[in-house]
Amino acid sequence: MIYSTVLKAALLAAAAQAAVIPSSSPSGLRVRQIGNGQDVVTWDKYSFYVDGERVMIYSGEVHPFRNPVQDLHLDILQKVKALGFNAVSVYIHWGLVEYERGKFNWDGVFDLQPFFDAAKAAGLWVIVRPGPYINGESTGGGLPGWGVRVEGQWRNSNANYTAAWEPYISSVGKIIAKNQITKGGPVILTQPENEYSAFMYPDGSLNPDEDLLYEKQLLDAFADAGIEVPTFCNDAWIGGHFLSVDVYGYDNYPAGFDCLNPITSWPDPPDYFYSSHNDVAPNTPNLIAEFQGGSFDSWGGTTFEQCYKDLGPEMVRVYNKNTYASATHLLNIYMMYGGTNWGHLSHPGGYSSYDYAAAIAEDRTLREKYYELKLQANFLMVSPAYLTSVPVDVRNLATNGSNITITELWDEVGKNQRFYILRQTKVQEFTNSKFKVDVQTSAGQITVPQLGNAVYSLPAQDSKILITDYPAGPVDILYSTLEVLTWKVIDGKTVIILYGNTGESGETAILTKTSYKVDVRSGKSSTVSSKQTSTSLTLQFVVGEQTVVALGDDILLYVVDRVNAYNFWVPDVNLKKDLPVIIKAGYLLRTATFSGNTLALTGDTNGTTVFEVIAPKSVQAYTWNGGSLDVSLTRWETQEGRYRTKTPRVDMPDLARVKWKYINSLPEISGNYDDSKWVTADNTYTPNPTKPTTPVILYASDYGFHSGNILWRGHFTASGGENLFNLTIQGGNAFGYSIWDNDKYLGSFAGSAVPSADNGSYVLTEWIKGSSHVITILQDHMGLEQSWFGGQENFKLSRGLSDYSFGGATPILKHWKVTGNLGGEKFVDWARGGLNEGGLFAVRKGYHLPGLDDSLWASKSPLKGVTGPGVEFYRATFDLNIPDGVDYPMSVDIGSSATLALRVEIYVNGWQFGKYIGNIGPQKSFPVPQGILNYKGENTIALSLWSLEDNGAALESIDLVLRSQLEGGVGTVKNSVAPDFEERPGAY
Ligand code: IPT
Repeated sequence: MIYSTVLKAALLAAAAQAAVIPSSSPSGLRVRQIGNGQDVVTWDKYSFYVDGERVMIYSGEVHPFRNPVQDLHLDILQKVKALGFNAVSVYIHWGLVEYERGKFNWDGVFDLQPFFDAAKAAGLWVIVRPGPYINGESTGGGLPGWGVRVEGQWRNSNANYTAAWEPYISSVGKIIAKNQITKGGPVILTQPENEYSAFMYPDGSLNPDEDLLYEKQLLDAFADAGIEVPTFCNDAWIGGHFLSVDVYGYDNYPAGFDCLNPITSWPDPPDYFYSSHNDVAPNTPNLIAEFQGGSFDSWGGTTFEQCYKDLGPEMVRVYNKNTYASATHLLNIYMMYGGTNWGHLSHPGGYSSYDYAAAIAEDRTLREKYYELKLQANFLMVSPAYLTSVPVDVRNLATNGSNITITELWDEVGKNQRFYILRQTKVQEFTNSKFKVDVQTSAGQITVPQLGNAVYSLPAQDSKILITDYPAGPVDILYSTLEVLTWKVIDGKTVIILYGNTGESGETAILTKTSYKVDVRSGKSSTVSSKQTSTSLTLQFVVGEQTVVALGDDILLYVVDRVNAYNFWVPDVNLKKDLPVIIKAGYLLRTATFSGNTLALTGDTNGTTVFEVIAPKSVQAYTWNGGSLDVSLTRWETQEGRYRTKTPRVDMPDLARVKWKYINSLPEISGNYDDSKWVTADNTYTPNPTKPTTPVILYASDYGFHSGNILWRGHFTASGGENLFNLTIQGGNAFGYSIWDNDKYLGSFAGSAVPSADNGSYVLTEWIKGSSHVITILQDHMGLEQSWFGGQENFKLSRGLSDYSFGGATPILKHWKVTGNLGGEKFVDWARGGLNEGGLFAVRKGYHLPGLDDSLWASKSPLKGVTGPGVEFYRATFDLNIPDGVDYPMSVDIGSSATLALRVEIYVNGWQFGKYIGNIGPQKSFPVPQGILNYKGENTIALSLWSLEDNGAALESIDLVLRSQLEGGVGTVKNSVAPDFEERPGAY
């Protein structure tokens, strides 16, 4: 909610001051550019080339750091590949891998190599976006916590900042460099920085100038690290920033971020992108580095299920097709798979889930949007003329429904083909428009559909691509109002798969001199009509489930409705395009491998799945996930089989009934608590641009604490008569805090979605002259802010106290103490990373880790909960025994009354996998992947329950939920290796 408002405001402000687009564009047409000494990835004004082949790059954004199970990368990447996409794009989070300045953590779950290897194994190229700044709704926007102590502006050429980022770019750059395509790896492109589009002066006012020196420093550093593949930028709008990269690119989120008002909040799709791109970068391909694939959501937000109502398959139909109308030849969908903000990865405007309402859900299941994307990507991948086509005309057509906008693309190089992209002119139209449309063809202008009384039909929130003079191998399609899913020439026969909406009529004309018998082999023949002339055959269909028409031995035409179209898969057999096969399968087809005469297929199913395999005769046997697949010949000479999914029942533990143990996790408020081992907060200077009024600096990051819960303890000697404690404290959106005077509870600020700071006043009693008092404050740290503007220091916004005072009298300050996670930047748990832990007693001690002997702890369930204000820590163990060969994603679901101020951090086998705030929400279901959950043996779940209620707080429910049951899966998923509990020396 709040984050999108901020972003919108930032965008508007920036757009108002947008840098003037340079009138002179970069000189010279860079045809088949040989850049930076390599000639593997090149480009001209239309598209990229890889190894000399002109390619559409269709990519999905995936963040490796949001998935700490290395074996699951392949699952996601195979799913991206199965879409017909050929690339993934990744961010890398600097703050996570250089938690302590100068010390890089590229080990275990932070190792990038398994991701690169998985991409290669899946057959995908990788686009790497390492920052230094990434945004991405991540803590600090990728900037490291220690960075708040580095004086001056960030994201420009400030020398302090340069010294901070150079080691990181050098370190990550070398990892990227060795994975480049020029070295046999999958990396084809890199992006320095992120949306380097709007800039600030130190005082926070807008600076109209970008920092060209910084851009040069970054490009030099990339090159110094050995990066030779082309660089590109992602301007936040087409504003002509960062033009010194090899290929200019921009971002676009056309549907906006208004999940509350699905579809009715959509703006009309823009039609100026191609010309704007051309004004800025006429000699490079039209590249959209981030294109809306869903939405973020924030504390107190709507939930991602609600966002999906806004940003589902309709959005892909309307807006993605509109980017094709702009001749977009590199398109990256942000996000394709969002993943999880485990271990305090989120910025304050987000919660644990980064599902993003993406095509692949957080629990790795596929949404309908996925299948819609697959239809479109497959079409583009078999339509090479699209890559040299540009919009030549945009016109409006008045129909008997609403107005239609038609963009005509013309293949400037082949000079034959046209693509017409049709959409409702007003996206808010809710009528199904019926009309006839004029198209240009090699046979002259034709008004289609031609036969009978048929009309073209364009429902609301749909968009269609009409083709003319389209070669499907040897078959010349004169035009088609049905959309092409794919085509292949298989054993000399051209198979063409066309699709439309159920019940509408579609027309496809083929240029041919042969007089074919229109032989309807499947579906009702009454739904097919045709007209043959001496030069063409025009076929008209009423779209049903599946109609198959044979035209002699030359052509096999499938006409299917959208839902059936979803089931078609076009795998790269043996990761090559050498063996043309098209396969109708169910939920997911992952891979196809041909050896001997057997085509081995792998994938996932739910329910009974009908297979249809269209393959060369050389394929004589089929296997599905290693088992044989019985097939029989169809009347149109393809192979058909049926597969009944086996999803064994499994015993799920009942978390409401397991044996829970607990301890108090707030010993700090007991009379004789000794905090001598804590860090003394005695700095009197902060490099932070926001200077506090406190006698010593009480900013957590100044002492190395950047995540989870933070505890402050102020030791005072009363002057006598102190009756009020006032403070200004900041923690980020949705934060809260509780405060005690010795063991006396003073109160809590329960927080709500928006406030990131609070001014509080608490009544003090019994401050007798000379008496000792400790003010203990437990506060939530919601993550570091992002710094979206270049030069901005927003991420330095403090977590802690910027002001405090006493009423009645002023006591003598002895000292302040602070703690967050044990060790701060010199954190203990190298395997799970510096951000995973917070500052609660039980977590400092490592009690969230598996293997602790908690037999001496008392028994109590989190459903009983805490009796007053305070924090308790709960542990339980349970077993899982999930068989191989299935994918059973799970989540920990918790519930409590929506008015109850209760904060819970969930640890599964030591990994922080959820942060729940009862009174703010919205997240109640926390997906935990296999590999974090041990699917074959013991698991430890630990919860911190922080009650900000006078009368205590408890969970109403806690369940381990089986979210879906699929047969198949990616194969062996090893548990992420991380240490068990060990006594922590010096832990307090
Ligand atoms: C764009 C960012 O580049 C990306 O990191 C992410 O934050 C995304 O937004 C929203 O999820 S910024 C653009 C929306 C102004």
